[in-house]
Amino acid sequence: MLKAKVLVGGPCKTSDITEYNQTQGVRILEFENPRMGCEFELWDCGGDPEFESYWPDPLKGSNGVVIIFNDSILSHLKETEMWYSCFVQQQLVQNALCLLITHHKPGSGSDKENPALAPPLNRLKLVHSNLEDDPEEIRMEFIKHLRSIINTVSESRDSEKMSTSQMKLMSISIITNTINK
Ligand SMILES: Nc1nc2c(ncn2[C@@H]2O[C@H](COP(=O)(O)OP(=O)(O)OP(=O)(O)O)[C@@H](O)[C@H]2O)c(=O)[nH]1
Ligand SMILES: [Mg+2]
Repeated sequence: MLKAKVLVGGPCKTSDITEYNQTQGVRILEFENPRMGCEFELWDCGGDPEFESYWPDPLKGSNGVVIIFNDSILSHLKETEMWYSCFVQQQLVQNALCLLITHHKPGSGSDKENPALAPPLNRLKLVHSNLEDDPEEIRMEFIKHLRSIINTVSESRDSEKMSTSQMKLMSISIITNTINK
């Protein structure tokens, strides 16, 4: 079965709700999607800067990224650039495999204007989440994102297999040539 590791990050207290339940360090959520034939590991990284020292190892080997922020909190726009740099650029994750979610506090209405992010973040896929009013849209977008991650994992596995079989063929032909000399 295919496996994918997805990093989830972003500034702390994104939801801006009163029952704030802080993620301590890194929380790993594992689940299977039999339809996609894949196992996922979501690595939810706590946004408090005190956890930054935990990051170097957990960030390695990820196949995709989700960055969640709240565009009504002004500092989040700048902080999101830092998350993008650490989780995407430094880990050499393709931009297409990073999803930005701008979270809306329950009851804050459905203002879907896009936040003023600096390039290259303004070219990334961005979706609005409003869990109380419209959970379906974010569910669909999240599944779409998991699908593109797993397609990339599957393609790179296929090309690895291809190059291994090409190597085997080359070795066989070298051996045969040597024997025939
Ligand atoms: N009911 C409801 N709960 C939410 C919503 N968004 C977040 N929560 C809950 O609120 C808690 C805190 O989440 P956030 O405020 O997003 O915290 P965070 O950004 O993950 O902050 P760190 O864990 O410190 O990185 C979590 O336990 C969520 O389950 C929402 O829209 N509705
Ligand atoms: Mg959290």
